[in-house]
Amino acid sequence: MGPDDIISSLRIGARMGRVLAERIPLHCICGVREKERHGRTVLFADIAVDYDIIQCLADDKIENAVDYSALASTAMAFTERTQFYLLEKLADSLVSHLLASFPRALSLGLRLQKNPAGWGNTSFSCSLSGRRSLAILGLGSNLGDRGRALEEATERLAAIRHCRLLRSSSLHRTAPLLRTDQPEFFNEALLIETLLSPMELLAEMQSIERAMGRLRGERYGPRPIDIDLLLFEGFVSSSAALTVPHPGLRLRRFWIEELADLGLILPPASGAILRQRCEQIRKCKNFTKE
Ligand code: A4P
Ligand code: MG
Repeated sequence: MGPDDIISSLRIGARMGRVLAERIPLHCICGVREKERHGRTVLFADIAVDYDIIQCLADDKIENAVDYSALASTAMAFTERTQFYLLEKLADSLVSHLLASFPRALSLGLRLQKNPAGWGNTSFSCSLSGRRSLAILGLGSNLGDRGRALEEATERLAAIRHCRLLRSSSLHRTAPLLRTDQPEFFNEALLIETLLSPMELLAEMQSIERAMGRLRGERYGPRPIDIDLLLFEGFVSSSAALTVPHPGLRLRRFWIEELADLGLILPPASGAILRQRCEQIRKCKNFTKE
C-alpha cells in the first residue's frame, strides 16, 4: 500500500455503486452572446454519482441511496436560479452544489450539453467532476494558551465551507522537535472530509493560522498555531508549496499515535524516507532527531 492509499483504508468495507441521470433539461441563462443573455435556454445534463451502496443494499430503503430523481430536480432548481457566461463556471458550481446536497456522494461527474441556435445539429459540451476527499490535519501550538488554540483552530476548520470534521485524536503534550530551544508543544490530529482541492484546503488552513496571530518567522520556530496537511485522499505531491504525505508523517511518534486514534495504522518508514528526512533536518540549525 503506497502512502497515498493509507487514508483510503478508512473506507474499507465500502461497496461502490454508480447512479446515472441522463439528458436532464436545465433552463438557465448561460452564454457569452448577446442573445443568450436575454432569456433562458435549455441545456442538457448527464450526471453520474459514485457512492457506497452497502447501506441501501442492507435495507432496500431510498433514504440510504442517492435518489436519482432528487438529483435531477435539485440540478434543475439550482440552474434556474443562476446566471453564468461560461459553461465551465455553471458546471463547476453545479458540481459543488450537488456534492453539498447529497452527502452520500463520494464523487460526481457532470456533462453539460448545449445546442446553440444557428448551429444546426452541432452541440457543445463541458465535462467536470468533483469528489469528497478525506484528509488528516496535524495541529500544533507552543505559544500562549495552547489548549484553547487547538480548540479554536478545530472550530474554525470545522466551519470552513465544504469541510466537515469527522474525528479528532486525543491531545498530546510533546517535547519540541527540530528546534529544541522552544516551549513544549500541544499536538492533535483531525480527520476531515472536504470538497476542496488540496491547494484550496492549504489556503484555508493558512488563513486560519494568520487569523489566529501566526507570524511566519523562523522555520520550525515557536508558534501560537500550526496546521499541517498530513494526508489527503488520492493525492501525493513533493512540491515545496505542498508536500503530501507530510515528510515527517511516519517519523513523529505523536503523529503515529494520533493517527492510530483516528483509526489509521501507519506502515513503518522505509530506509529511503529516513535517509531523505535526516538529510533535510541536517540542513536546519539546532536540529534534533524527530
Ligand atoms: N508546506 C509544504 N507542505 C505542507 C504541508 N503538508 N502542510 C509549505 C502545510 N504546509 C506545507 O510552512 C512552510 C511552508 O511549507 C508553507 O509555505 C507551506 O506552503 P510553515 O507552516 O510556514 O512553516 P513551519 O511549520 O515552520 O514548517 P514545516 O515544514 O511545516 O514544519 P513542521 O513540520 O510543521 O515543524 N515539535 C513538536 N513537538 N510538535 C510540533 O508540532 N512542529 C514543528 C514545525 C517543529 N517542532 C515540533 C512541531
Ligand atoms: Mg507547519
